[in-house]
Amino acid sequence: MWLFQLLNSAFAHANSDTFMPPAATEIASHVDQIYVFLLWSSLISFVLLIGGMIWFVIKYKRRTASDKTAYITHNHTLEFLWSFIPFCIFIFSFAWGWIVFHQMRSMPENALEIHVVAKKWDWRFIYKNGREIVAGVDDQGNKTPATMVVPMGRPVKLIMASEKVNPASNEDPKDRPVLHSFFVPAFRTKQDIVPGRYTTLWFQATELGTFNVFCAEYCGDGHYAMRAAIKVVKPEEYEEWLSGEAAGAGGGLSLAEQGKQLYLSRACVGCHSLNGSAGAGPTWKGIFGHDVATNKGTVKVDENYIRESILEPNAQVVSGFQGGVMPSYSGQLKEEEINALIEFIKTVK
Ligand code: HEC
Ligand SMILES: [Cu+2]
Repeated sequence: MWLFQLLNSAFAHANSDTFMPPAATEIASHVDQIYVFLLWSSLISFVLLIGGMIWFVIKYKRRTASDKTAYITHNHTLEFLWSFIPFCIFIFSFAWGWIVFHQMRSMPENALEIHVVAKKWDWRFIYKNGREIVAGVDDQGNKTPATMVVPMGRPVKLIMASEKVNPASNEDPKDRPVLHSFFVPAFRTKQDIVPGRYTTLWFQATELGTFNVFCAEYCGDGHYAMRAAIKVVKPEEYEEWLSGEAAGAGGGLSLAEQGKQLYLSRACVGCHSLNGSAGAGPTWKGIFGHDVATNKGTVKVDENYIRESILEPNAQVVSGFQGGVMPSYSGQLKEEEINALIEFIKTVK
């Protein structure tokens, strides 16, 4: 039974940081439970199958030249059982996995939203109030990872984009945005970041502490160093932190306020009203989260739709409006600026 004890201590306490990283979300413990279940059911099946085989090889070994094999056709009960029992185990694992996966992928409505920008080879986190977190350098000149601060016990949704290395350049292939993947081992959650669109991920931390973030998709030379961290703090501490230090590139303005400025300075205002009246383009009043009719069918106005409307206006043209009127802003706006415009549109109710 030493084997059992060994495995049990290794897997049943999968949450201890000896074998697995700490489990700092509820999802993480679900994932661990599934893992332990799969491991044990595989181990038991393995022992039954291989053990049975070895036993039969010994038991039914042909001992003399005159040994005759008994005439056996089949056994309905046995055949049914060895098909049906594994079938049940597979369906059970599928259903369990699906339920947890579904939980991972359904974004909670009331989540705190943080924008994540990945580029070769760094992470940037942008909060709605305009606060921007980037990697830093410590006293010894070593790089310190960008550290996202989040409150414990609150759902957090990340809206993630991959950025060009040099936002101004369209030509050099080395500058193109590439695939990355946001992986938080302690949260047992991982999501690819795909150039040209937003992907999302959510988590709700249940433990205080600082947890590693890795890029889990090979993205070139500096992939190994593409690290970040998530610091989970008490909600009060989070509020204090958020309003504390001065914000990043936005000069103290919230994302929505920066978006409003872009709305004015980038001429969106010439075609899009905020009060419900249509101009050369549709109004932005109340569009976020609602359905809109386009020449490609009805679509929901979400982050990806707005992003596409800005970068490729002709991909889906709003019914009642002309394609080709709105200029493409591809290569003209930074990720932050697109994020800011989106956050501004969200506020136009
Ligand atoms: C020259 C006029 C013009 C300008 C300038 C313009 N747009 Fe548009 N925009 C349009 C038209 C026309 C449409 C509808 C046809 C379409 O979908 O391409 C549109 C559609 C949109 C939509 C989809 C709206 C919906 O209701 O589904 C968004 C989002 C958008 N524009 C954002 C922007 C942003 C952001 C800017 C400024 C950075 C901008 N536009 C500048 C003319 C313009
Ligand atoms: Cu990467």
